[in-house]
Amino acid sequence: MLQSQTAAIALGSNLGDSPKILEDALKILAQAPGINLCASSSWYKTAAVGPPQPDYLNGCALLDVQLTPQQLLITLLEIEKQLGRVRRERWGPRTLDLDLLLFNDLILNTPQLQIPHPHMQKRAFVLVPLAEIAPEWIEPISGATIAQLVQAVDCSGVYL
Ligand code: PH2
Ligand code: MG
Ligand code: MG
Repeated sequence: MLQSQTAAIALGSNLGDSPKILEDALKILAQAPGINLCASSSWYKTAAVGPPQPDYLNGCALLDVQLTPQQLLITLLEIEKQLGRVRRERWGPRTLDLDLLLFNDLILNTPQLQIPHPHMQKRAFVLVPLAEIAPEWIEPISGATIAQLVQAVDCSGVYL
């Protein structure tokens, strides 16, 4: 049996009934084998970054996992599919996006999976909800806490 590890994930939706889709995603995660849901943030309304599209609802969650990062990624992709995700344009609107942000203090660079998530440091829509539930977590590449990282980004498009 693998030892338990802590993972941080980001959740986002801007298509369909986003509040329900996000709550359903948390319920499915909480029941998934090898995953314990430890904490979840508030849902934030956020201006879309990238191509013009509707605002998102974004949040973050902390998971205790007895899975490898690759197994966790597969689970996240399966839940995206289960809740109706169809992959169209890159960075386009989506019913559900589940991104793996952090996995303990692991740094991983593979074609399929990069940890920490390569864009998390500059995304207020990730850092604001993550700072609510894990302000002291140290992002292992910068060595900065999430609370420090959130102070360095423009949070004007992120609302409770
Ligand atoms: N996700 C993207 C692209 N742009 N913008 C916001 N506000 N929230 C997101 O989750 C988001 C985005 C690609 O994953
Ligand atoms: Mg994403
Ligand atoms: Mg994604």
